[in-house]
Amino acid sequence: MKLYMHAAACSLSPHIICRELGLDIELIQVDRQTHRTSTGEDYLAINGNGYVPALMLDDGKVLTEGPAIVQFLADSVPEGAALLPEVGNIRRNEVQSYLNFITAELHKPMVLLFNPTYSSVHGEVRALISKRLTWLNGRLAGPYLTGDAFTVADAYLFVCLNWSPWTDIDLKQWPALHGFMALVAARPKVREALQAEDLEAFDADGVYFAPHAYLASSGRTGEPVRP
Ligand SMILES: N[C@@H](CCC(=O)N[C@@H](CS)C(=O)NCC(=O)O)C(=O)O
Repeated sequence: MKLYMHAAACSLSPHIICRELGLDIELIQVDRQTHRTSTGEDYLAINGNGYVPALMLDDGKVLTEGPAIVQFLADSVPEGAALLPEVGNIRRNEVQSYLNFITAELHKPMVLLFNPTYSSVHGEVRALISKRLTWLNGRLAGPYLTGDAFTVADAYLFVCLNWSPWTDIDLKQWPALHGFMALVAARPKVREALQAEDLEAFDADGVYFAPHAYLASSGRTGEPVRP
């Protein structure tokens, strides 16, 4: 299988799930500007929307949309039931409910904060995200979203909340969420994925991660802290 990705983007969520499940994937980088892939393909022919992630199966079929991809991956092997319970178990629907919440209420608004086109409404968007994070912080079952088990929704939440320092959101004001980030960042397979995407920690805490080019352009100096 091939996973089309950008370093530290939402494609990190299916990347983490592949590693948690021990699935063999080839990571293919997509250039945001040209939409060419690191293997020389036209990414728009793979996903006409131009965004990542896309998963190409060995038979050439392509699946897009992060929440659908992680469910497909978990359902593809028996061990996946640990990350996404089987049909008929209401815990599966709880995980799906969180996937939908993250994609609609956190991922998309956070993406707007990266886009200068929307800078006139960034204050309002940040206020909306804060409201959602306050709700989530109070609801987190702990240590993970739905309780003791790490699920596909936890990987997705980790990836979106990892953009907090990039978007001037201080997650430490929501201690349960900051604690969640530290817990997920310490998982061996998550660290493997962060290393494979060549990310560095924002600071010595080692809880939030970004590509070197981003950290350098935002004025950070000093020795890189690797995952
Ligand atoms: N609805 C899509 C959204 C994916 C998305 O927003 N991808 C971003 C990275 S996090 C991207 O590739 N942006 C570049 C672009 O839109 O060209 C999903 O959930 O998979």
